[in-house]
Amino acid sequence: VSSSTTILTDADSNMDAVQRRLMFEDECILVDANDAVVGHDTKYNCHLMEKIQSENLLHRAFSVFLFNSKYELLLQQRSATKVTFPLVWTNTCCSHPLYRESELIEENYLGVRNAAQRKLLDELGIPSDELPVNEFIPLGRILYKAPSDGKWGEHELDYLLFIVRDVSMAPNPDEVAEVKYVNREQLKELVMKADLGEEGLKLSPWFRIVVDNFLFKWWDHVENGSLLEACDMKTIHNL
Ligand code: DMA
Ligand code: MN
Repeated sequence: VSSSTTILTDADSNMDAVQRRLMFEDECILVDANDAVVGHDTKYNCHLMEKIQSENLLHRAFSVFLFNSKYELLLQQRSATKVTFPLVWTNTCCSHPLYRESELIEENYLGVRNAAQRKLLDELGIPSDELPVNEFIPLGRILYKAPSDGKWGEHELDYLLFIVRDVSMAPNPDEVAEVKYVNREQLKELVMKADLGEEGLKLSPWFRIVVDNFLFKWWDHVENGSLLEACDMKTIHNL
């Protein structure tokens, strides 16, 4: 599969300039349902619902869950200028390993770990020396599809990476509107509020999938220092 032609529509002229640049500069990794690399395409094409449906485009992604030494989870609210899922609350950091040598390395999941380190600096301003790549613990992979608005959406094979670390931060306003650490009770409250639509609060679909299926049992492992026991990188959970 090679990258196909991209046709800019009038609607794209409203797109934030920073986000538009990333839509065309970022070359995502296309995979099949078993996570084998089958090609690459622009971030733009990979997130167009029409292309996802007609060409069954599936791309590789990662989601970082960072906990501090009090075992609180760092959440971010996406900026208003994000093309997909603006102003939605989600886990610490999400993005895509890119189609480049350093982020295609499959041994020890080094490619996605390198990408995670890159985006935690870019989105949250966390210095890379505070996040050694070997400290990201891959716990599992999920495959999901989720529409954002009519035009945009996700269809991803998402690596779930956990890390426990106190870090310094300087969130990038192009990416992030707000950040906060939550404990389990505070997260449960947030989920309840989102369910009731209170305060216009929304959670991202992928974060919600992880919350509903894995997060609270994995939180025990965070607290017990036994994250490696929770790791299952053989299964791809189709959710
Ligand atoms: C994409 O995140 C990845 C997942 C797991 C949804 P994103 O839209 O925040 O990507 P980026 O930060 O590259 O815009
Ligand atoms: Mn994506």
